Amino acid sequence: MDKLITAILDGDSAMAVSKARQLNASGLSPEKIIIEGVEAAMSALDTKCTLEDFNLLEIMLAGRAVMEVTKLFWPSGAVKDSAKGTVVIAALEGDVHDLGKNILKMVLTGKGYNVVDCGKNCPLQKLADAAAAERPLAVGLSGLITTVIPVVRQVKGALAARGLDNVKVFAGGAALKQSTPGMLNVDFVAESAFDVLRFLSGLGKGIR
Ligand code: B12
Repeated sequence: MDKLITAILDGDSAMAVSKARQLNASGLSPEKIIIEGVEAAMSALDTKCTLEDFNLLEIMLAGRAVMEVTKLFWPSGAVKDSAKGTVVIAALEGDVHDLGKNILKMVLTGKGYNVVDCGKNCPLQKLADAAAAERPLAVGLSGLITTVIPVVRQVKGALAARGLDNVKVFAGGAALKQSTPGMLNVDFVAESAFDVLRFLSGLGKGIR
């Protein structure tokens, strides 16, 4: 796992993919590799994201390695228009972090959900419009920066204003997973992209 973390921190995508493949072949699950490898590596970049020591190139190269490792386990386009229902996801306005959201998208798609991704820095109205059009099983919010919390708290109200009171809202990502559902005004707070699968499977087929 240390070698995978080093490869990600070096921004060496090919090495990171090779190490992840080896770990998987030796019996480690993709979930363990993402949480103990990918997330741990990116946490080590903490100080590279401060005003004093900002290093965009280093972070971007590491981010690219992260996405390559994720694609190894969940190749994109694996499932389309799936039977399990639709989930609308976003990182809301004020938050440009999207690596975790993209992993969530791949995991949900790989598990048979149809994912509508509203992207990063997504205005509340855009998210609510997408939910109104899709009438999803649930809406998932990824938050890495604490300043986005007030926007997260408004999501249920924006959905209710469109008659979508019964669409469940779940949240995750480093800045949100430390809060309770009550603090964020959501239905569920997930520890990881994997932990939400149980919550979703309990929701049935949505409100369509
Ligand atoms: C990479 C990074 C960036 C990149 C983002 C690139 C990208 N495309 O995402 C760039 C360089 C752009 C960036 C910019 C900034 N960043 Co930054 N960044 C990070 C860093 C180093 C890693 C984040 C990451 O990608 N982690 C890896 C992913 C895979 O983990 P994850 O997102 O947690 O996702 C996992 C789970 O949480 C879960 N998950 C994620 N979302 C969701 C959602 C749901 C619904 C579910 C179920 C699960 C789930 O799934 C994943 C797999 O399990 C963190 C440090 C840290 N400790 O997190 C700082 C950090 C988040 N950034 C920070 C800051 C301050 C900034 C800037 C303001 C810096 C600046 N001075 O300009 C800017 C702008 C931010 C803005 N307005 O959004 C702070 C936030 C502090 C705070 N408490 O609010 C952090 C914590 C660094 C720090 N210690 O100061 N950043």
